[in-house]
Amino acid sequence: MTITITAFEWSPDGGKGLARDTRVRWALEEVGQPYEVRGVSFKAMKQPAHLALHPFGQIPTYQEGDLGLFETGAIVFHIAERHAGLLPDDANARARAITWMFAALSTIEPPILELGNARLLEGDKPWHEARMPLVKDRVRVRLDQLSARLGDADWLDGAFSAGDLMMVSVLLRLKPSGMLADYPNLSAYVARGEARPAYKRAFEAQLAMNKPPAG
Ligand code: GTB
Repeated sequence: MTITITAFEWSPDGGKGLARDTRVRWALEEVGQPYEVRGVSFKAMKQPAHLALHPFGQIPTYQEGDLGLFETGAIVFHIAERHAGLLPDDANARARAITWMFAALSTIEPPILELGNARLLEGDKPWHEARMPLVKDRVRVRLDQLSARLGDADWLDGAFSAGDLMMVSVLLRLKPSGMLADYPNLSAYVARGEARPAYKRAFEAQLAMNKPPAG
């Protein structure tokens, strides 16, 4: 059955791979599932046809036959459950890998998103400069803890899993801030994720959709 995901028709990051369709593409590439991508404009995202797929009017979505999903956590989990390659067979190791997916999305991503929002949306506010150290500190608390847990391991819990895919995807959002540079093991962890052939294919595919017009 054909898998179709949605992505920005044109991503505001110009193809840096920061939009969330990249993590879904990466998961599909890891498990070797072909997929099609339908680009959606910001306007179309808020129209009834897309809202039927995604109640919050966002990308990405995932369609496979009569199954329609939204939320990257649910989509990557679905892919990982249906296909070999992203979750261990051992039941406890599998539960731990899923725990890392949740940790990435509910503990690590929120302060990183807040940092992005503070930079992009609040730069002109009179309290912006005073607030930034607090926002950065909240990110640092989580990076300190994650760095301590990862130590000198390659991945968070044994072999690469959907937990690492999600954690690396979330940490990639920090790249523009330069904050990862203070954490050599996390920087190396992210680089290991980016070096995976499946990530490279996903990145190239999203870039191909977002290349600025020549000339
Ligand atoms: N919790 C949802 C999930 O994980 O799927 C969040 C989905 C989401 O935030 N989607 C964003 C979206 O559709 C795109 S990824 N935004 C449009 C809207 O809400 O109207 C977030 C994103 C957007 C742009 C960049 N960038 O250009 O750097 C990076 C990330």
